[in-house]
Amino acid sequence: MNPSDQKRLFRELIFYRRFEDRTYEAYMERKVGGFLHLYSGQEAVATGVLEKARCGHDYVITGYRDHVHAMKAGASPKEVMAELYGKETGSSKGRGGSMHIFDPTVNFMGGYALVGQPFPLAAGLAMGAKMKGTDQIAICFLGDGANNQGTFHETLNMASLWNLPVLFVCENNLYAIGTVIHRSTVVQDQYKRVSGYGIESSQHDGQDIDVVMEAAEKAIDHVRSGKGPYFIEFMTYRYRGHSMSDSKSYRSKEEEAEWINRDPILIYGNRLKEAGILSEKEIKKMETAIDEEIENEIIKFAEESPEPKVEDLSKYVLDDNPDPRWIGPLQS
Ligand SMILES: Cc1ncc(C[n+]2csc(CCOP(=O)(O)OP(=O)(O)O)c2C)c(N)n1
Ligand SMILES: [Mg+2]
Repeated sequence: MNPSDQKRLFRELIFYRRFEDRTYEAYMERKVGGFLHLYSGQEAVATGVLEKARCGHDYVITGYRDHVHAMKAGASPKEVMAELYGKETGSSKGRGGSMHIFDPTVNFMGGYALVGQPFPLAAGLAMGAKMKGTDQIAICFLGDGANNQGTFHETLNMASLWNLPVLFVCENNLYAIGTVIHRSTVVQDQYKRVSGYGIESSQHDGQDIDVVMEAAEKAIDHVRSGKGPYFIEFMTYRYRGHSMSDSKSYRSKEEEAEWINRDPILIYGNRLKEAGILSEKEIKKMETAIDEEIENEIIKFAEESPEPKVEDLSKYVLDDNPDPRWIGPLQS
């Protein structure tokens, strides 16, 4: 990778961290409502994997911790923020919120609240691509906890049987809400669980974006070249609580500090500094420019955008000819 791409990538990591931090503030100011799951700490995974994908062409799908995946896949940060604000200009017209970012113009297929729901949808997208004879692949990002859902096992079986072009990316952050992985899961190395389905797999450090990109490139080549599904596991950590109402009382400060020591921005920033590609001064300048962009363009856009009209609330949510029982007052 050349130095200008390395700088761009480093800027993206900082941008995603700051975007999430600003979203947190907007939530505390009650400008963002509903559920909110932040991605801070895990940025190198989505950024690194999707750097190696053909965004806009390949399908990308994930769970509810979806802001960064959507933006790296090509969704506009302004529209993502407006969605979080519930505004008409949001990527889902303000009807979806944080867990339901969706942008079919770049093949970002959501954003799903139900744990494990994207697995079969990803297989379906891959099957569609295969039937149409395109060289698209489907990339499905999900957490460690999702692998205990039935959909995981059903999907892996069929995806392997039908040799579908789908890449499963497991973001193993060791927790499913407040449950540490060893209290819920017998085989904790997630990549080992897929061997029973004849799917190739591997496990990597998710905090070092160079490691992520190298592993992702190989996995994507495998899938795109027609060798069938691949399951790639990245070890990572979320810094904030599961969602906004989480005191993180289930884990220790020491554990958090250990992971923060291996922060993806820190690791990549130090590497670029040591290689003489970036100086501390340039990094500070970059951070200031990012904060200004987020404030003066992205937050401004979200704040100034109109709310959906009350009479339009069911627009885009139900079909054009909905059953009146779904939109009228509840019937007894
Ligand atoms: C079908 C279903 N069951 C339970 C929940 C409640 N729930 C929300 S997130 C979550 C944990 C998922 O953990 P993981 O897959 O590791 O993702 P992470 O939050 O760590 O990114 C659970 C059980 C849900 N949303 N959907
Ligand atoms: Mg998890």
